[in-house]
Amino acid sequence: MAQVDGSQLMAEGLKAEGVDTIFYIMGGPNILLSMHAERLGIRLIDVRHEQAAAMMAHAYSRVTGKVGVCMGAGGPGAANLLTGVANAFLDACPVLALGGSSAVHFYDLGDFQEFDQLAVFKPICKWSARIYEAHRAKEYVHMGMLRARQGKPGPVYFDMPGNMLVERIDEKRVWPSPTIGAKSLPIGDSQSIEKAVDLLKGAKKPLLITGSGVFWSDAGAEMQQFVETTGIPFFTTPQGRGIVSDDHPLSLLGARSYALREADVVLVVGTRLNFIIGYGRPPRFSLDAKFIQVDVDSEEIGRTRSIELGIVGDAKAVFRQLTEVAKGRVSFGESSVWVQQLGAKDRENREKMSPLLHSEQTPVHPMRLCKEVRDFIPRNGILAVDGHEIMNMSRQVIPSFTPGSRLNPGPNGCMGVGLPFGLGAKAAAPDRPVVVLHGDGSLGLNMMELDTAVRRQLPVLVVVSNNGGWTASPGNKMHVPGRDLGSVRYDQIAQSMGAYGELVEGPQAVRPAMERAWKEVENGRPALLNVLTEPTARAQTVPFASYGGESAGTSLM
Ligand SMILES: Cc1ncc(C[n+]2csc(CCOP(=O)(O)OP(=O)(O)O)c2C)c(N)n1
Repeated sequence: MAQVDGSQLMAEGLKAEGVDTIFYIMGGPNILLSMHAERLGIRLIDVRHEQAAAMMAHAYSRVTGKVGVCMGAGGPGAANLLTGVANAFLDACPVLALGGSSAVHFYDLGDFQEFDQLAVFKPICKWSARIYEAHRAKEYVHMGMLRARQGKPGPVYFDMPGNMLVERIDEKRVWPSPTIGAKSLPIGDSQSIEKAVDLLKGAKKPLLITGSGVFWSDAGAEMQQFVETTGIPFFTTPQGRGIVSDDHPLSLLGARSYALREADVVLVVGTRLNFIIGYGRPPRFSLDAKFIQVDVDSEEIGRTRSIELGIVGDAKAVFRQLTEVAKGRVSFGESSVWVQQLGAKDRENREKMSPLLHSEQTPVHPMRLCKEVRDFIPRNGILAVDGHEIMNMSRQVIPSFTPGSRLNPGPNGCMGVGLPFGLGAKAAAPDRPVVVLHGDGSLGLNMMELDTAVRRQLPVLVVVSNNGGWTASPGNKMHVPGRDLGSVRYDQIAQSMGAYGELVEGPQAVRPAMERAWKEVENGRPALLNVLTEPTARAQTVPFASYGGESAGTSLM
């Protein structure tokens, strides 16, 4: 009878679930698994730090809507995945993380790399489990993919003890991957749908707020239909932008704070009311605003503020239901007083920003750099942003036009994601242009991945806002320990790895440098522009963290 080993079964399980890419670093006890995966045609992207592998898998998920897969060797290899996995957890992003581990039969003897890996992944995963026996490997992979992606998504971790990976068993004992013929979406109950439409109809200043749940439920078209049927203006969380194009006439990004404050009926779909939108509380929102909250996870409904109506359901299904019932009953639109007010506020705020976007100062103002990136990046481009000042500024300046086209540090505020996110996105969508806009500090965390980009032909353009340190410099107003980084020649480091690199000084030099770099990218070579930016330029945004707890309504939105 034919014999198979656990590694082969893991690889076959991944293949059966449609996995086409694994981000990883080699090492025991996973080498056999990677050999089987390669033989099955799964692309192996070998990175320089497992943290980046987890981040690449995260971006892969956020671009494709499928579960990204990363893998670390035993002990430190698995532990290095932690930051990326925690980030996926806070971002509610489906990632399958695989960690090799020591053999079960040597537990507690002080085996090579022995520590309780499962325990450290538990609090940062939707589910974490150890696969003890080879014959159940495929079944576990199936369950893991399902759990990561269904309902509120999140990461799943599997601990793979070395003995399981080498265990040879009779093929007959293998429990095959289950399959699912068809599955319906959870819909909202019809009474609640009617009530929601009544509330929206009775509103003077209604608002739709959406988040990544709309992306995971692939409900962009349904959301757009709802918006266009009802004429209700919308905002998305930063991660959810582009699901309906930012240049839609009912998207008035410059009026965001005003709209949130003024809205009297707020329909929230597929996003947690967390700090990103000020918990839905004052001062970001009015205490009296009536909230209708739609979420696939019933625990999210009414968790942080009083709500008028909760609907447990899938975003795609519920948008369809709402549109059907609202047709002819709810009609705001561009000519309504409310949307006109928002339009005026949007124009006013854009005009205020304009001088910085056109600033001719040297070093380049980061707002000007954002404008140059905005004007350069094609409509189908994917933008990964990382840093503090540069990320906040880019949020205000650079729009997103398509779903899965904007990647940023997310609710975990995790510096270091930029380059790995860009590479994960490029691996997921090789035909789409990818631009990474990076702070110099955050670039340093995973810059070795530029080598991965060169070796694995993942041509992205990295634009560094090099303000010589972490966040803006306070100038001579005060001393912030640890802020300054000096002037590292990131362009020369890039060159040494085989990428294209250029130092860029002055606003007029940015565009021509981007064009030169892009030619290289089009020829398959990653490129990095080291743009010297104004050290003291600070982003003007609502503060998003309140360590003293004195304000309940801080927000990134
Ligand atoms: C992994 C990690 N380490 C530290 C921080 C704290 N932190 C938040 S923003 C920031 C500075 C980012 O600086 P940089 O990437 O240079 O971008 P800039 O703000 O200067 O544009 C730091 C260190 C964090 N959020 N994540």
